[in-house]
Amino acid sequence: MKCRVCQHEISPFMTFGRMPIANGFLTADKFDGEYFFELKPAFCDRCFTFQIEDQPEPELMFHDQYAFFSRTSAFMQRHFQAYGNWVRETFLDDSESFVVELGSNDGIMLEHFAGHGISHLGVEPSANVAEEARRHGVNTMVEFFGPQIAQHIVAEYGQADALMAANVMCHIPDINGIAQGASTLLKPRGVFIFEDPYLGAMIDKTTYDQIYDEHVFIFSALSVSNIFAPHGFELIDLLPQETHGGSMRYVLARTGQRQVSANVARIIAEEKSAGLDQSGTYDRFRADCEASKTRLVNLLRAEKEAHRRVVGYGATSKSTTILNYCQIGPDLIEFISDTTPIKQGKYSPGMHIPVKPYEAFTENYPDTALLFAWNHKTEIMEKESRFASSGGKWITHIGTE
Ligand code: DWN
Ligand code: ZN
Repeated sequence: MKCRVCQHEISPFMTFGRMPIANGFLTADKFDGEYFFELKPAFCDRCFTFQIEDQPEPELMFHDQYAFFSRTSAFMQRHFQAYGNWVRETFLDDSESFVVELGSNDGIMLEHFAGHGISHLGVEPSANVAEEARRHGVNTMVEFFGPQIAQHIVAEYGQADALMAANVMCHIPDINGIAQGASTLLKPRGVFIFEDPYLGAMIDKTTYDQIYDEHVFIFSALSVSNIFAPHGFELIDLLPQETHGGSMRYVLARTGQRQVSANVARIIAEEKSAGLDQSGTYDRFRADCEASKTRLVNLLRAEKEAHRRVVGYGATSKSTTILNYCQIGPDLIEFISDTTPIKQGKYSPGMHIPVKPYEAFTENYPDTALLFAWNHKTEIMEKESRFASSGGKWITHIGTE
């Protein structure tokens, strides 16, 4: 295969096996025609970009029945309010500013610009979540962003002061098209700010469930810097985030236009000492994934032998990788509870574990809950203190021993 960024010849360093669409929760009558592909991560030793080889067509993943709504987490609502306020206070000088967000989902961030009367536009390919954004007063266009859409936006609204994204850039295979679009869209001193799950955190904790169809890339500062340099952008700041189990916020500007924070050189040096630019690191990661799989399957088998009921908590996209890679089905996990109505009453992709409403968990506590939404741990532990105090046990897939 060719690297999606620099066209260098690369090959996958492992396979997670046959995978369905991560957010493809389905009814039993759809089991027969379920779509599968092989999930194989690869690392480019020229531009240092971590990526997956095959990715399903975007229309199979993002459509008018897209199952993930950002508003499902109270913590994330606060996070996006703070993100929006920070962009406004740091980079927007006046009330004439114009901001654009890629993959604006249900408007969770842009509503904080709309609320301040700032001219804004969300570009969101999934019609159902875009509709929800409009209900929150957020101006939204149902499109996949790219160079042509950037031209349309400039013709209609003028150039933007800030282009933002959160948990979106890692979903877009044509990243060079996005960089080109950003160059068209932004004013000379405009900034491109995005955050995504961070490669350093994933390697460190073996949280391989960040890898699934939608996540075509897992970025590092090293890769982001290499991806954007040919398009005339440089990193001017890097801000680590706690969200999604360890994310990074990347701030880019046209080369030479803005002052570069000391964070950039410091974090790039840390990445080099963690070996994020070395192929050997990914061979070790593969061994860690295998150890993590053995650990989890043994843990669940032991629960079953002890006749203990196990349920999953949070039907995350990430859980699709865990369940299919480890081949864990309804024999080991009774059901998965989730607060998202569109997932309830359906089955998990591939392994077909029933997804039930939240109340199925609270009304009949299991002995053990496997926390698939581990990235929301703080919020969930606060809410579920009664489960642990009544003897319930929490487990996660994280750990290799
Ligand atoms: O990158 C992506 C991130 C931002 O969101 C997308 N590709 C898709 C999605 O990934 P995910 O599904 O792994 O995201 P979350 O935020 O880990 O999903 C949490 C799930 O758990 C949701 O379905 C809602 C549910 N939930 C719950 O049932 N009770 C969440 C919380 C906080 C709860 O208390
Ligand atoms: Zn490359």
